[in-house]
Amino acid sequence: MLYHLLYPFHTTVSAFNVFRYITFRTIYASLTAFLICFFIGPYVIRTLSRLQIGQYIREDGPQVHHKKAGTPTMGGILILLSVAASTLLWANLSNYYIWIILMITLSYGAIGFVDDYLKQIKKLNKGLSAKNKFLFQMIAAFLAAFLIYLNPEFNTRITVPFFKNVAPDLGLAYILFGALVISGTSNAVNLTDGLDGLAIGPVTIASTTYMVFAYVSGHAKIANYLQINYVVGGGEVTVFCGALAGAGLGFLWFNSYPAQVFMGDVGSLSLGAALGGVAVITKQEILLVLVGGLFVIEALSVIFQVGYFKMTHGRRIFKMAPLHHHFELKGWAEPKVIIRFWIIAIALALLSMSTLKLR
Ligand code: 57M
Repeated sequence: MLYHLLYPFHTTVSAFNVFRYITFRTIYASLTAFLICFFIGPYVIRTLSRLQIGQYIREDGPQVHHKKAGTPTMGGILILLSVAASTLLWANLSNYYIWIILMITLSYGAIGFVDDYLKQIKKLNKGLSAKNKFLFQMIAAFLAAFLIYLNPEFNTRITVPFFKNVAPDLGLAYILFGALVISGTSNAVNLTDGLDGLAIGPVTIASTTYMVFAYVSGHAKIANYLQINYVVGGGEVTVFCGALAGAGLGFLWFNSYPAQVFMGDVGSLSLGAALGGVAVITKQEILLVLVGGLFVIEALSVIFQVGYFKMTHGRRIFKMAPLHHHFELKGWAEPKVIIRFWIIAIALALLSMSTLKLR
């Protein structure tokens, strides 16, 4: 909004010229989102407590989690508020992708909100049925992928990291591929959100990484130099990534161990979908496996655990899945599991950045 209000006056007030720069607006979108979280966080936490929206802890979880019972959840509302407000304030609102990425994020936030509402307020322990949750996620993901596909400037080739000459064109099938990237990432982040700060840390790291990818893929000269797909208008998504990273740091202020608030499905589903949506728009879809490698590892640990359990009629690979619970049950203190997982996330993010040169 500020871009539209102030940039037109840059001929009169030369300082307003800065609003044309995506880098400038990204930095301030990030700071704005952080400050919104930081200052209204305590109020949101008090409100969630007052409404008794406290986390129910399942019996079958690690014993150490039982002391967490009653921790306010649905803190993802705070994240979504600050991301949306900051993006609307700093992004160029005539940009097609900004509205799509906001739609993806808020639609998944709505799905998560309904699930949390049923679990935490209606005390229906299971929340939305897995079938309905999956159905709503796929509808939202297909709609988003279709809208991205509709953009005549968007090409349906997929980028294969490390191989610049391999770019298969999926054509109409790209809609299914994009929908699976968005919904898959959403569920992977959801599974990861099982320890204090364990999801929001890597989400912030991934958002910062995609800030770079969105900027370079949206810049004709840099994209050409790096021989990556140039996404017309994709650069504006950098501002959204900045807001996401800022909100992530702001939420982490309260979600860090020992957590004062959990994000709930309203946060985990929306943040995962947002990362998936950014990966599709910036045409760095497969790279998300690396950038969000921690989420992939956590999801795979569940898939392998459940598969092996069924195959062997009751035997387990891990003490408990997702992987963070395995290390908890091995005796690692929760903060140690969290920080070590963050270290892995940072290493994977650095590795993913190297693909810009290793092609
Ligand atoms: C999402 N939710 C956390 C919190 C957060 C198929 C199976 C692997 C599914 C999986 C599952 O239920 N996943 C749901 C993970 C939950 O966190 C809430 O959920 C929101 C995210 N969606 O925002 O509101 C618990 O995680 C802890 N937590 C923190 N700090 C945080 O900042 O400590 C969350 C955020 C919270 C709190 O204790 O209650 C969760 O773990 O449910 N199931 C599991 O992950 C279960 N694993 C399991 O059953 N493994 C089996 C099979 C199925 C693979 C096995 O290994 O044999 C574990 N989770 C629970 N109990 N709750 C273990 C059992």
